[in-house]
Amino acid sequence: MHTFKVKPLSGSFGVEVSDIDVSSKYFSDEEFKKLLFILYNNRLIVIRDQNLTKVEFLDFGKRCGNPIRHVINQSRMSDFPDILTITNTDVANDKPSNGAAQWHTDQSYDTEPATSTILYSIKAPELGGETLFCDLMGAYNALPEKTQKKINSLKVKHLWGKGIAARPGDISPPTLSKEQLNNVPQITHPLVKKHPVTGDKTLYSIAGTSRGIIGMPLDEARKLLLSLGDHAFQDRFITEHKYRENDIVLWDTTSTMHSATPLRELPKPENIRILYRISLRGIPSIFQN
Ligand SMILES: O=C(O)CCC(=O)C(=O)O
Ligand SMILES: [Fe+2]
Repeated sequence: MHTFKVKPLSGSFGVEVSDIDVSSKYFSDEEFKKLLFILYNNRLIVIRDQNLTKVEFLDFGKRCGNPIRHVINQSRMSDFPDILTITNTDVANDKPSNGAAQWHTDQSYDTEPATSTILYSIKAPELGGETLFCDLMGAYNALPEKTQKKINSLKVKHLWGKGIAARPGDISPPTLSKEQLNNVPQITHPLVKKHPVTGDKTLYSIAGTSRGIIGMPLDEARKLLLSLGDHAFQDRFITEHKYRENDIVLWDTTSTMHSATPLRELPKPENIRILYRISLRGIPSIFQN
């Protein structure tokens, strides 16, 4: 079997995988499975120099899970409704776009959130535009056993919007109308989740949309979530990715959190950033049967 090259990213976790073409019809199921275990063991993968059509990007996405189709909005591609386009300008309103500039877990406000997310870099800015990633599995493993035991069976309430344990510097996500909010009711997720394929334990979505902990006074819940955040969002669990064109960035959504870098003003033309995005739920079909 073809062997990929794997080397650590320059941050605290994640790897760059090279000698691989994810669009190739010769990219066998066996190799794909190998790539997935590299992902599960490292939580974040960067694959450089991929030349993919939208169809090839979507085909790769579908191997990773079931694409989450977002509501129709200006980011959703009309010809490929499972792909969103992420940019750093809100062209219609002539202002910088800061949609994801807060620590979050994709769809943590949903009963069936993303299990992996993929960004494909179409235009990389000369300056800025990095994505920050936090390794929640590494952070869980580094907790004292006593703390792990205390939190292992807690359930956290989640609701769209700014949660009670937002991190300093987070920009609040856009507010929703009453009607939209009716479609995202408050739900719960375990504070410590088991990875859907490996069963390994990880902290889950400790900041982002968290609104409280079942059976715990709000103040105590906020304190606990903030202290877990102080632990997890240390540099030793963080990797910052600076994009090049044609990068594929694939992350395990259950065991990580991420944040875009905020922008204060409209980017100069050389700093415009365009990424195609697919988020997936469920486990890859290769593990089903
Ligand atoms: O724009 C970024 O850097 C992050 C985007 C993001 O949060 C996502 O694609 O889920
Ligand atoms: Fe995100």
